[in-house]
Amino acid sequence: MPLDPQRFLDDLHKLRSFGASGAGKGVVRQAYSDADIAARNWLAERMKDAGLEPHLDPLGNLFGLADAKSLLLGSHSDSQPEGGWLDGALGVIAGLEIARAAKEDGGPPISCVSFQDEEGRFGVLTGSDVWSGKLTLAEADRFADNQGNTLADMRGRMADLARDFLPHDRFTGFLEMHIEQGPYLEETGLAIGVVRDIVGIRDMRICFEGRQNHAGTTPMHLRRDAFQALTSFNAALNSRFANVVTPATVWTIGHVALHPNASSVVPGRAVFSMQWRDADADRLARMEEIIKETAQEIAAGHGVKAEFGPVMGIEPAAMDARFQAELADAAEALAPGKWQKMPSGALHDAANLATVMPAAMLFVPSIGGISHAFDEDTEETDLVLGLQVLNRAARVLAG
Ligand code: HGY
Ligand code: MN
Ligand code: MN
Repeated sequence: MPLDPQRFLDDLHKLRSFGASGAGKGVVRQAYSDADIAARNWLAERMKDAGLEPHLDPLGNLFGLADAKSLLLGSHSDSQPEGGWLDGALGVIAGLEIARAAKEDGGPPISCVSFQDEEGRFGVLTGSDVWSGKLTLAEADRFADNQGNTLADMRGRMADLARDFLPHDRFTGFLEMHIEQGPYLEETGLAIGVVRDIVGIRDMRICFEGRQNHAGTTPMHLRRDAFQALTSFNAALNSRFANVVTPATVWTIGHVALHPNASSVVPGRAVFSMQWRDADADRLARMEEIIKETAQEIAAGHGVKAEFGPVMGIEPAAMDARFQAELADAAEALAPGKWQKMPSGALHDAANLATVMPAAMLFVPSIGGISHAFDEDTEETDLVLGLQVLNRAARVLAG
């Protein structure tokens, strides 16, 4: 059977049913959760039905293998703690449909994949970090999530099905389709983005350790309040970054844990995430210096101690020129004048894959530019057009 857009949409909706949550089309399917494992088991069955050999590696990356050395298509099927139905899932199901159609109509061999923990419950892009060789499994095993669970324990939940890591040279290259997760395609009325490069990222945990005390009896001038230190740090950082960043640089404190987190207690400890992204590795390094200097200074001023966790990161990554050209040709053929080349401000497994094989990405629009939220969505006509463009390029690159 040739490419079947309805089968693709049906599978995409079915995948959403694992961890479906929220009023819109949201999902809660964090890496190694029950919903994630159930979704991977279902995907493995769909791969088998398609004549692809399911292969789960020790980290939990799930491949659907064609018989021969092949092009690889895919993305990730884990979600953020509150995620949308398309982030990652779109690329996984597009890969499945294209690999399945190629198998059915005698096309070139194409394999598909769902990487594990792309959303960084434990690391940054943990599954492809380990598979691409950026991190060892032993290093990744020591990572802990915000609740203190280690990756070693969580991946143990899938261990009885896991096999070895696949060699990279089983694949000739990697294509990933994804929602844009930003506003630009919608704003410009375009249907397809061909990604030129993916920004780099740095991510670390910072802890301000102060003195837990009574919120009624401790005079303000004697407090060593970890939350006050955190808010001062945030304000100081925003102003100190001003001369270093560009309009495209972003930074986020997205997770904060106060201890003991009670209204009548001066917080003794604030542990928080500090993440920053930019296309220039030197700027990322300069921002790290500013973050550490500012945190030390502010901590001293508040009588608290600053401690830094390891800095995790991904380098900025250019997409392969030949793969970009094939995606651009396919976009021009199927959506003439309705596509553009563009950078990616979000991270993707393709950034890691680009270090071990030719890799490229295709974007479709996000309604309202919303993602990492339950109400993330894309018009089904845009999803199907993206599938068709990806398929056209994949057939050329795999042939
Ligand atoms: O955070 C990211 O950019 C990706 O969604 N993991
Ligand atoms: Mn994603
Ligand atoms: Mn995401």
